[in-house]
Amino acid sequence: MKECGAKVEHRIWNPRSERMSSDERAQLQLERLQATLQKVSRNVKFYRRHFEEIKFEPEDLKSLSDLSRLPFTGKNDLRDNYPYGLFAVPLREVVRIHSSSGTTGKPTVVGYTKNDLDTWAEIVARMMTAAGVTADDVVQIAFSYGLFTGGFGLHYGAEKIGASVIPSSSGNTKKQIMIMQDFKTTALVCTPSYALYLVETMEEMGVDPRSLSLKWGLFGGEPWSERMREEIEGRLFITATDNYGLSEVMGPGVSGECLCKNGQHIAEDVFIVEVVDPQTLKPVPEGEWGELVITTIHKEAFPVIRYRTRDLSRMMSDQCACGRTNRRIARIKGRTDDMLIIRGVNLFPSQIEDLLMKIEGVEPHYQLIVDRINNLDTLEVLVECNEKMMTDMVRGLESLQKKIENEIRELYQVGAKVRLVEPRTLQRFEGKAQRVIDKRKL
Ligand code: DLL
Repeated sequence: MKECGAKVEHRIWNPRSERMSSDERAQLQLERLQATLQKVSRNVKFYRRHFEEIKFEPEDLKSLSDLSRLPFTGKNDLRDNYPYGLFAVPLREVVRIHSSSGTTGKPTVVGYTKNDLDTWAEIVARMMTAAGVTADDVVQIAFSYGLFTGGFGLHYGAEKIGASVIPSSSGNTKKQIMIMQDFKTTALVCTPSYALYLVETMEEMGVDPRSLSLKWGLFGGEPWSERMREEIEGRLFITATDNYGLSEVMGPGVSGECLCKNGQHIAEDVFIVEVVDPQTLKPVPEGEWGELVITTIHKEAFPVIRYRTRDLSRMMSDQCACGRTNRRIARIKGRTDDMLIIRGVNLFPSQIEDLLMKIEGVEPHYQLIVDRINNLDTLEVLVECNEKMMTDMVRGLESLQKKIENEIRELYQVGAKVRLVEPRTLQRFEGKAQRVIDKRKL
């Protein structure tokens, strides 16, 4: 067991569920998986048909490893069954509906029964407790409240803990800061990119983050890097943790870091997480990187079997110093569909972010523009430099630009053109950041 550097008390919301032995957990997962398969094969035509095609009866599932015999479910299956085709209960039992927009086509629709909402609040309460939040905290939720699962999902978990919840929702950045000052917010919940935007706006407004009551930052909804964590923690004077989820399987709460900040504990009594090779779709050896595939085992309205998330991570099964036994996933590296292939080289925006964050003189705001000119892929990296750098001589800027270009080439074998832009000129985001413009698809 690795020592945890955090000098804090590790509170656990539900020790019964978060400290199970691996045998106990496997038994619970098996029972819940069997019940889920029975239910979907009875109530959801899509799954019944899939099971028939491979001559699978729910009773055939004798062990957790049998799950890998079942077909995957993808975003398109959700779209094809829009809006309610995959619901496993009549609409009368559904008390909440959310939806995820995506970039193209019909949105996907997900539903929750009363019990599902309880389960959701429970796993978010666990995740928030792991990230330091208690009943004494004032939690500002700057995720949008609406069809997106971020706002409402995190809200009910925070209330369950007994924290004082401020549903400030997204946008209105100056007002968010005023609320933070006046209401004495101690925990900020939003995307990591919005946290940075908030700090920047504070600086513009002349608000010293040290004068606030902020202690915790719970960030998720988009990929970010370890460097970005350091940046946020250093500028906001808080402890920042990462949490993950997706609407198709529930929303936020699927996994979250504890204060050891070394992987996100999965709510394993509600989800079974597999890691597969995105090409072969076979499970990867324990601990290797691959795509997360998630099966819900404790949901009524909208159970999903083997949902392909497209998110890349790896399983961490060593014992965590916080005392939880739930296995963890590593920080999400990116999505298989975010991966840029530039002249045959695979590159994730998070890799560029990681590199930029280590370079003196630039701000953590960047944009990648990919194009195809004369049949050759090109990558342009727009990076904001900081005020100090901008006032230095032009020669300094040129050498900074070359330095970044060289590092990208050396580290990732990609030729990129770097363009330094003035501070605060790239777009800021109140929700999820859009870092890539791929003109090749236009
Ligand atoms: O983003 C749910 C959520 C809200 C999670 C707030 C955490 C906090 P969707 O809109 O369905 O749901 O988007 C899900 O966002 O498949 C990932 O690609 C990405 N994502 C979410 N959290 C993280 C994270 C919500 N911590 C998609 N790190 C997922 C990296 C994340 N990517």
